[in-house]
Amino acid sequence: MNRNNVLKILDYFDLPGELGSIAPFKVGHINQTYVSTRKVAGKQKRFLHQMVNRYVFKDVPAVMKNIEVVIAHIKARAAVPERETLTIVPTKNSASYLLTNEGEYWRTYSFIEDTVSYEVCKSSQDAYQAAKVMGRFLKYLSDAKISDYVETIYRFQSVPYRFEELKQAISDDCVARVDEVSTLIEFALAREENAALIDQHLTSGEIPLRVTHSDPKFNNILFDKLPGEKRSQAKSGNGLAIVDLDTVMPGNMLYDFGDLARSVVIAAPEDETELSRIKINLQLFKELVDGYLGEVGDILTPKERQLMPQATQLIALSLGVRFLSDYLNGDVYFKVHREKHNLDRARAQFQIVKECEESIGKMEELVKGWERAR
Ligand code: ADP
Ligand code: GN1
Ligand code: MG
Repeated sequence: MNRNNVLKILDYFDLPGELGSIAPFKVGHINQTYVSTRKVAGKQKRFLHQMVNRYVFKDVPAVMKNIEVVIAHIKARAAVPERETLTIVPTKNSASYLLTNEGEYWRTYSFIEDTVSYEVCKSSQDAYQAAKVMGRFLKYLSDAKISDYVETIYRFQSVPYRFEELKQAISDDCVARVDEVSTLIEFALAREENAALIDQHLTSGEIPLRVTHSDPKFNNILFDKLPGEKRSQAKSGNGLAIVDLDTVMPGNMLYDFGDLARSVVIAAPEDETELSRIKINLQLFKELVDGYLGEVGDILTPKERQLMPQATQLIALSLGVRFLSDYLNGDVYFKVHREKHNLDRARAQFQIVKECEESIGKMEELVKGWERAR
């Protein structure tokens, strides 16, 4: 999409002040994002403009409805509503999104200023704060009505379903990549019997269905930016908000914990190719347990608390399976930035699985430690 086309889109939104600059914002695997600056009452303000991925989200109006509902819910409970969650800038017709003649959906959010987000977690404090932000978000949602939210991606959190998708991709083999990745396929399929762990407890009622974020990886968490902050000093402010609300829907809280944990505990990029650098940092896992349970420890059932370490392993497995399936399907779902990118991502997730398999006892001890100390 060229600059002029994006400028035309911006015209439909009820934006204050005068446009300064506009540029692509290259974070995230799904949507196409641009950031603009505007001069409002003599001050620079930023806005985020996103073209929502129609391949991934088949019903964008339902996604936007979920987002409107969740934002209203959080704002009614937050101490600082304009900083603790997203704020939608409506169109000039007062809608939360624009549908273009080409069938594309666009939306605009205010940029939450004086914040930072990171791809990799480098400090105990950041891990603790990230888990606290996520826990607080889920605590706010603990009185949400499930029926107010739509499941916008079919069986999004279901690990057995991700295996079904993988098997379909293997049988289609539409870009003839199955032979090349047979070792990874074997790795995944050898672990399929564990895939139903969360789903079976949902069915039995031991794990309740709740309204969840479903994508709380580390880079979707914003931290307060300290004045003069230098990242090299690993010094961040408090965790502030969780963004990327596209996948807020009925789900389970173990998925959210597992997704945050798998993205934090290795302190390495999601597409790390040097597998020996992917090691579980148990101190970071402890910070996550403390930060998360400090907020939602009393809301979770004993089964949910008990399964937090296994959920970390399972969500890494599930995401590895998704990256692998996408590689087999010809890289149609996640944005890729180099050849075999999805394959590198799948290998990295499977390495996390191996690491969890070795450390699961210690991870469980850390959760038990929290239980004993409460
Ligand atoms: P995608 O769905 O493609 O992942 P996101 O909505 O997550 O896109 O946006 C990409 C990144 O931009 C996020 O990971 C976050 O770091 C940052 N971000 C998103 N929304 C805001 C916002 N309102 N204010 C500041 N930063 C934001
Ligand atoms: C995608 O949008 P983004 O990059 O935050 C994906 C998540 C994955 C994540 C892996 C809608 O999230 O499910 O866990 O990539 N989002 C969707 O990095 O599929
Ligand atoms: Mg994101």
